[in-house]
Amino acid sequence: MTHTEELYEAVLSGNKKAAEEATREALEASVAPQSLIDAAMIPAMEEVGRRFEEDEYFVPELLLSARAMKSALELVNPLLSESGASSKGCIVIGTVQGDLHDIGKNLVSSLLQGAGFDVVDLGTDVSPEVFVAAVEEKGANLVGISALLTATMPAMKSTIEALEAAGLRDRVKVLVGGAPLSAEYAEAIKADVYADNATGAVRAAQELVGA
Ligand code: B1M
Repeated sequence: MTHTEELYEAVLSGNKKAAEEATREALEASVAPQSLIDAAMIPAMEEVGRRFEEDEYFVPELLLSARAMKSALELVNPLLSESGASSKGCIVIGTVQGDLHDIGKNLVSSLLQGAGFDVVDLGTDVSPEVFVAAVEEKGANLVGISALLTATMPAMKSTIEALEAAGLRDRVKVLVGGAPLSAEYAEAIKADVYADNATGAVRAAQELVGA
């Protein structure tokens, strides 16, 4: 098995130690960090999601796989965000209220940092008020909102409305993403742009600030 295949299996089976080991060995063998994410971690989490839908996996398995992926990502993240680029702007990013999924959002944060943005990551379950306060405090010019549940997508709209109500909407561009979203939904809630993956998010952010 290649290191990439070992990492895929480790994330799928929720084996944190094996995931860390496979990641370390892959990096030592000069496997590109981004390819570990694209060819092992994301496909493994997709398979985890499929098994969950088919009632082959349950919440404990989701948690174990998420923990294994997070540990592997922690080893890869510093390499993704290594960059000497000067700041392209400040982005306040978070997962919407009611939603605890943060693996994709963390990936987006790391790549944005790597691309030279100042990233203020508010974590998960972030209320509209907390987004507004952070934009005001940090003087951000971008807001990134992530949602993984259809049930929490409406909280994206509430967040954008709260930015409007606080008189900040003209000052910030809003980037949204997350598996259940679509470009149509983003347009309907008056976001500026939708990205369906982390590299797309960086491209979109760069376009929004004219970089
Ligand atoms: Co949950 N979960 N989960 N989960 N989970 C999903 C999302 C689900 C699709 C699984 C399924 O049924 N197939 C389903 C949602 C169904 C729906 O609403 N349509 C689901 C469910 C139902 C739930 C619970 C309700 C389960 C329960 O308790 N009964 C519960 C909800 C808890 C809550 O949030 N309130 C729950 C809980 C959890 C765990 C805590 C166990 C864990 C999360 C751990 C964590 O994140 N720290 C978890 C996990 C791991 C998943 C799956 C398996 C994997 C998600 C993931 O990390 N993917 C997921 C199934 C799936 O997606 N296949 C599932 C890997 C990640 C790299 O991809 O997050 O899509 P993703 O991010 C991508 C893009 O979407 C995009 O870029 C990223 C990189 O390419 N992107 C952005 C994301 N954010 C972006 C922001 C941007 C731009 C792009 O700009 C700002």
